Amino acid sequence: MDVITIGESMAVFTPINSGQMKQATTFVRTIGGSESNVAIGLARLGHRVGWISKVGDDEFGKAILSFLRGEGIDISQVKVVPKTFTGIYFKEKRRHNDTRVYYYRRGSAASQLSPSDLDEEYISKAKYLHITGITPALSKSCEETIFAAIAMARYYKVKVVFDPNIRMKLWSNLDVARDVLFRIAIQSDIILPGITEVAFLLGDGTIEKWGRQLIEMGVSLVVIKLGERGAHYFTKTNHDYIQGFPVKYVVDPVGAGDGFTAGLLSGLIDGLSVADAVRRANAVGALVTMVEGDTEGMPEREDVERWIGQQREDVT
Ligand code: KDG
Repeated sequence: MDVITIGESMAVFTPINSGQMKQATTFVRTIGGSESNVAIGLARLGHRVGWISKVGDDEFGKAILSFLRGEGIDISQVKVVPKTFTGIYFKEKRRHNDTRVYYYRRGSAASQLSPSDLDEEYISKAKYLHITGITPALSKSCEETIFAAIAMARYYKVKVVFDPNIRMKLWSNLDVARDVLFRIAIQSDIILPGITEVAFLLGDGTIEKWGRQLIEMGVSLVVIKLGERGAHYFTKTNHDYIQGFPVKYVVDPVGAGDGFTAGLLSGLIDGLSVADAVRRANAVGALVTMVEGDTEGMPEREDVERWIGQQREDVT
C-alpha cells in the first residue's frame, strides 16, 4: 500500500435545504470521516490505500463498506462488530459560510478499536501511515490504538503523517487533548496543522517560530495550512510559502483539509518536490470545497491537472 489510514467513518445526514436544522425534514445521506475521506482522495488520484476501522452490523456499516470498496480502497482490515452501531453525524448548513456538525457516535463500533485490531505485517508494508487527532479523541482504546500503530510504523520505518484535526466537541478536557496530540506530533514524520491548531498545540508564536519548533522536535516536514490562502512548509533546510487557489463560491468546506492531505501525499508518492506537492494539496483542497459532501468533490488526477492549468491561464 502507498498509504494506510485508521479512523472512524460515519453516515452523514445533510438537510436538503440550508437554515436551522430543526426545520429540516428531508436529508441526503452520504459517507464521511476524515481518514476515509483521505483514503478516497488518494484512491481517486490513483494510489493504493488501505483503511483500518470497525463498523456496526447495521445498514450504515454495509453502506460504508460498499462505498469504500467501490472507490478501490482495501477494506480487508475493517471489522464488523456484532450488536454495535455505526456512528452518524448531521451537517447543518445554517447559512453560507456557517456549517455546523452534530455527532451521534459515542459507543460506536469504531470507538471500540483497540491495539489488537492492528495487523503489524499489514502496517509494516505501507509507505505512509496516516492518522488524525480525531481517532484518539473517540475513546481510551482508540488512543491506545493510535499510539500502538505509530510505534509499529516507526519500527518498520513507515512514515507517520499526522493531521491534528482538532474537534473540540470530541474532547472533554483541553489539557488532555493538548497532551495527547502533542505526543503524537513529536512522533510524526509529517504534520499538517491549521493555524489555530498549531497555536493550540504550541502556544503563542508565529508561523516561522512554530514551523522551526516542530522541526527541532524531530518532525521532517511541517505544513501549516492557511485555507484558501495556501500553506507554509518547513523542512530541515527549507521554508517556503505556497500560494493557494482562491475559490469564488465555497459550496461545502468539510473535507477540504482531507483533500489537502490526499494531494500532498499524492505529490510526495509521485516524487514531486515538496513545493509542488503542497501546490497539488492546495488544488485538491480547493476543488473539494466546490462540491457538496465530504468526499464527493475529491478529484481525479486529470481534473487536478486540468484545473491547475486553468488557474495558471487565468493569472497570466
Ligand atoms: O475532515 C472532515 C471530517 O471532519 C468529517 O468527514 C467528519 O471525520 C469527521 C469528524 O470526525 O468530524
